[in-house]
Amino acid sequence: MQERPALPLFMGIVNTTTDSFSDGGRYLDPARAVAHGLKLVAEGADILDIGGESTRPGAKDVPLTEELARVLPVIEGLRKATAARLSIDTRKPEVARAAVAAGASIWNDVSALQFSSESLAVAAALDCDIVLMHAQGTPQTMQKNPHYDDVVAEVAAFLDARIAAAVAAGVERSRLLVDPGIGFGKTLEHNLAIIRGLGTIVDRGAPVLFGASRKSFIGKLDPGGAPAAKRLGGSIAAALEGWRRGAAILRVHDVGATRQALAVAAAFR
Ligand code: HH2
Repeated sequence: MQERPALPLFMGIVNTTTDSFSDGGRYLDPARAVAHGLKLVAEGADILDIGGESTRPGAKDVPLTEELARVLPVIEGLRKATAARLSIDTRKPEVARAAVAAGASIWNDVSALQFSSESLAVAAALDCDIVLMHAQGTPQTMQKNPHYDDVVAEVAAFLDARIAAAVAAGVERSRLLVDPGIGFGKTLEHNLAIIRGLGTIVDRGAPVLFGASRKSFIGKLDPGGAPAAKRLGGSIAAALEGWRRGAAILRVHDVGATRQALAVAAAFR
């Protein structure tokens, strides 16, 4: 039998927020969040991404103590219950530090270490991998009027600059991953251009994390304008395309269905 292409890693999303765009409020209780994470592991998640601050457009800032109270019990609970890698989705270095102490080994930062003046130094001191994601603006402002002359080139240049800044601050280059930030300060056309041009992002030389699951561009393309919870088909289509164009890790809500689609697609190659 011919060898099939290796599947990417699957990062399952565990939101402990009140207001995430597709599942806000569902897993605010730590026991429910842990149970949800374990379900995603059973479906094949290699990594669980735990977030306590929604970054959807217009989301409110979450105070540090509140964010810590949301994510730490979940990380501690999951650390005891699974060998899967744990990732902390936060812009705050204090949250990243506490999460790594509790067992996380990836800091997924949608601000690419720009949110706090401490971020770069904390990243260099922590024993974890770091995801540098592109966003234009902040969650409060990013969808107001996103503008680029050449979105792929600008996102690539931004990621190069953030890789350079992290390395200059003392982060080992081999610990860095990059993410073009689908939906973060981008119109439908910007998102499509990035997905079509994902090869340019892969060329930055760091593994690419790709997160399109349930995002609003899928609702815009859906003939019926599907709401977030009804975007599985489009999310799988986007995941397949991200993988085909070189993504190393797919950040998804629906691990089992996405993994099945990729396993079947891999057999066709
Ligand atoms: N997307 C979201 C949050 N974190 N991190 C990375 N690296 N890449 C992404 O595309 C990404 C991310 C938004 O999705 P979600 O977690 O479902 O919603 P919310 O931000 O409302 O919690």
